[in-house]
Amino acid sequence: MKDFRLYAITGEQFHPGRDLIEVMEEAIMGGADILQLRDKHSGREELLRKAKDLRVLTRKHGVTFIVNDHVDIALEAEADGIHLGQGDMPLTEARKLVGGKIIGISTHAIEEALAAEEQGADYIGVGPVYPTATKAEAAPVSLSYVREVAARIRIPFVAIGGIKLDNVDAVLAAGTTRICAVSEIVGSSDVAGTCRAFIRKIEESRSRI
Ligand code: 3NM
Repeated sequence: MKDFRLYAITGEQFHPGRDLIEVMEEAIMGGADILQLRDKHSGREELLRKAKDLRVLTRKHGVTFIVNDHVDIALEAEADGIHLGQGDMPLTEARKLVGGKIIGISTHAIEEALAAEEQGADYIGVGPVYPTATKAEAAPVSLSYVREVAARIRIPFVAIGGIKLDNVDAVLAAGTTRICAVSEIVGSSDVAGTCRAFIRKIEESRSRI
């Protein structure tokens, strides 16, 4: 898959009254280079409409587009890939359905990361690094898990969970070169500016490697 630096995930609860596409376009303008539609509330029809709208937007800007959970929506909206949690469809089954599309897997322990790599995931999520209300049910994994993945995993990985501009330096120092955030990006009063600030920090950290 095309490499990425800043992964922005939708979270409409964080921008009440603001249009989804407008907010995500601002994220792209600020440098987000991969977008994920994550929506646990909408029905199928609404989800498909959002996916198709985000596909138009991301195609216009040459940005990778991923759909969370719903393989059928990802296929119908011509997304670049899907993102699956540990409790979702097994990777090997998803691979049969999506062929060469990107498959991302959330991981919370090194055994899960190694298994995802072994089974052919294109990238993994590593988190939640910090406690987060966005996925309150998930226990934080801490920076030591990021360090372990950086040392042992060869496929691309992205750190996620409670990452803010004021704690991202520590996450980058733990060895990730990619950052994913929901609330800090889409809940910002300056979405593009927040993304630019993330990108600056990611680039600074990459230049030290
Ligand atoms: N997945 P925020 S943490 C969607 O660890 C998601 O797999 C996680 O939201 C994981 O940036 C998370 O607002 C929530 O903390 C990230």
